[in-house]
Amino acid sequence: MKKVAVLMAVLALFAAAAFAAPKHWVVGFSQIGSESEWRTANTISVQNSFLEDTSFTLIYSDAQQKPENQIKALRSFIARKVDCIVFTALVETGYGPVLEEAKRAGIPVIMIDRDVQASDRHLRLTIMGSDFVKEGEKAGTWLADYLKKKGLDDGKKQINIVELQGTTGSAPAIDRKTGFATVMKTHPNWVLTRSQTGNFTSSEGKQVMEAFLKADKNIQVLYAHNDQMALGAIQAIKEAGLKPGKDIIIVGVDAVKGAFEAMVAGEMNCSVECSPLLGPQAVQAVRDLRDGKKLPARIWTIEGIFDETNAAAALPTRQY
Ligand code: GYE
Repeated sequence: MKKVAVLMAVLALFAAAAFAAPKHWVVGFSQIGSESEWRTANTISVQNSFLEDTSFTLIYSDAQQKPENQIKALRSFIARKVDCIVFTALVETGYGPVLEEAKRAGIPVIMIDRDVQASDRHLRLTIMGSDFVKEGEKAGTWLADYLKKKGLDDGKKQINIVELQGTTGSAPAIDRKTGFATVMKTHPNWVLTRSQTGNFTSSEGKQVMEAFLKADKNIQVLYAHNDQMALGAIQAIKEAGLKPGKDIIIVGVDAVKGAFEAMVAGEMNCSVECSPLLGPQAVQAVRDLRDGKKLPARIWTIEGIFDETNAAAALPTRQY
């Protein structure tokens, strides 16, 4: 009898362990700010995904575009002994020492969206998000196809391109420039006549485009590192009495709703998709980590490209 009772008690313990609630984890999330529609969608995606799982508490910190605020936030997460840090790096450099501190404290760091510089990557566990170099290449390849299709590029006549860069020193600004430049090299008649940062915002995109237009009447293409700056530039182009999407071909990145609306209105020509909806992936990675699973070193997001041929059909199903 005694043996049976002991056996039952052991079985009950096993059952309890099997159905035990997962360990509660506190996760610190250092976000860079709210410079674009993309960023807003990204923040909401991460916050909502963690909210849906009650075994997590997310501490959210908005750095308002200042790396020093991010360093402070990371230090406060370390001081609070959070279980894990989710981190988007505003720019690539400057986070080495604080990441060392997290490592020393035994707190794993999962990057989402923007990575740190290569020499600091051993200090974080993984990175999930988009291939920004590929996005730049896609923008260039789309432009080459479009110019050819419209009979606008004979390979000899100079095509003047202006570029609105993202935040200086950030991974997407560096990589989107690099990717586009690779395609430019194969088109010797394409010339980058002007290139300046618009900090990924609509207002700066507009301002810089205004300055470009004042100084230069001969612009055929605008390549913007995100749609938000392209949307600002569209305003500037209109105010200068030109037709965006016609007098100047406009290529952006992100595929946010505003870009779809502009494409459907014929005022923008292409947007390379970059999904901000990283929340579900981020929660899954933290969950796997808590369960003791090994995370892959890189988790890529799969993305498409949109232009006048498919924007109208896709618009109703867009989530951001
Ligand atoms: O393209 C831009 C945002 O880091 C990929 O940041 C992200 C970029 C995105 O402000 O709109």
